[in-house]
Amino acid sequence: MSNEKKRMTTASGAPVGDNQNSITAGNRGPTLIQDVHLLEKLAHFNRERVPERVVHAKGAGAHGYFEVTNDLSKYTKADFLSEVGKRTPMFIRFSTVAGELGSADTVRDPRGFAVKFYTEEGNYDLVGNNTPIFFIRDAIKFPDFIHTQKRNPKTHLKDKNAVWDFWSLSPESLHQITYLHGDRGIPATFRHMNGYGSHTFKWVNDKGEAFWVKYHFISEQGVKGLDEDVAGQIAGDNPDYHVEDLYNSIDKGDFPAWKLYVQIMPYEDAKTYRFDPFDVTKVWSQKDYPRIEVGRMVLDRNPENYFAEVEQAAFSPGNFVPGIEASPDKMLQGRLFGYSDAHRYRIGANHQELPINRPVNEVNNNQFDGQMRYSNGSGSVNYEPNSYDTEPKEDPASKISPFEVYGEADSVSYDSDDHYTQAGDLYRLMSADEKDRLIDAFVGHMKPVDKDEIKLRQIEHFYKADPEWGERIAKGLGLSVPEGVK
Ligand code: HDE
Repeated sequence: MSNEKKRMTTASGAPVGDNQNSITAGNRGPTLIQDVHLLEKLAHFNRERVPERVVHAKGAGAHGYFEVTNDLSKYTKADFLSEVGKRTPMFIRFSTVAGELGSADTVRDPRGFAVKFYTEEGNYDLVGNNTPIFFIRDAIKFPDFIHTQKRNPKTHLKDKNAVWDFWSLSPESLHQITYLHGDRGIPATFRHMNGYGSHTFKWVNDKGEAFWVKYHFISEQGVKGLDEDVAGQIAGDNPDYHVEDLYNSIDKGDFPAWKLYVQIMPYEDAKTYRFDPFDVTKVWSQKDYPRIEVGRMVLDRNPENYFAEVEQAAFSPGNFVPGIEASPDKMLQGRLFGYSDAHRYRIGANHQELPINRPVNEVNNNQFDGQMRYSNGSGSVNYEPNSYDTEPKEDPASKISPFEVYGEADSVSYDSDDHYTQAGDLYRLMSADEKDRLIDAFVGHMKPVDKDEIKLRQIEHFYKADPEWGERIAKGLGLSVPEGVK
């Protein structure tokens, strides 16, 4: 192995003679425009940043593998789940939601839990969070919701009034905000939290029979949270606490792992289940549909380069594989557009050619050109039908499973408006200590809201979920439960 150092070059490969001094006219003369190495170096420096993700900007990623431990082929024909022992390489990105790229890790916020399985039938992306539910249940409200989580357009400060105004006017958020203000709201590390697909998805077996599923990644490290004051301290001392913990844990061979389970609902049950099973603000009772083991995910390799592998990772809930399909969940449906559109804006039309996003199987289609196109197909026929009998040809066996639709096209809201039963159940499941911490967290976060009208509206939601809960929050805020509510 020659111990000669690699020659430095320009981006076009020309060797660089001097990387310390600009070329000037004489020792006190102006810098010469012919110093193309200087020009290129400064110009590239100005273009190092791509737009950060509009949500989930701060995160960390790791490579690993998924191994099947239970044969569920009677429910899905998905190749990567087809036999016990089968291993599929995967990449995961954990993230916070509301903060910018440089924000602190240990904040009260859901965590992204985005998994890309590099299967032999294309990438399957399961882009979930560390909570099984979400704040809203129609994609059309997402930009509004996120605007309240980000900075006030006038003050450029986080705005508790906006946060609680939106939540108190969106009662469907009660279940998720209870989860968020509970002990799982600030994970101790990315390793000590579960992951969920959140939505209902559809599995289809090789006979074309369909089933509804919900995914649960259960941490083998256990689930641990941080107390709010400890978390605040850490946020000041080390804003990258979770990123550092994940990197160091894998670096020293302490590989974090999760067991993947699914709940499976027979296709016909969806029509009669006691609430809309596609409503992502609700969980399915595990008494009705117990968790069934699928496999195990192990993270055993750190990224070689953060920008190339983590910043440029592009996940989409629309990246399905045969045997796994969408459900009519309105949030999921909106996400099927949102993600790839975000990637085309953020990292370009050909982002799936980047190594971190490229499938392991061959890509064959007539998509051509576009910025940063790397492999531009071959041959002169890039259309079909054509009379040259060219490849690639579609594969009818990979069509989605047909399903009936009914009713009129309209802007339709979900039928069930019970936002209180599951939130109240979650509250009543908590121990006395957990309830105390929950009440403290809610009171602490609501206190700065300057409109009593907002606080009283939110107290009404707590009260409807559980009268004791509503009374305790009202007392903590120095208010009373509105008369008409009791
Ligand atoms: Fe996201 N979400 N989201 N989201 N989301 C993005 O994709 C969006 C939702 C989630 O590590 C964006 O590349 C819409 C639910 C994760 O790269 C964007 C809606 C859940 C990540 C986007 C939702 C998630 C994102 C931001 C409402 C859990 C990080 C830039 C319909 C089930 C993925 C980007 C990564 C990122 C859109 C709601 C999880 C803007 C339209 C619900 C884990 O495309």
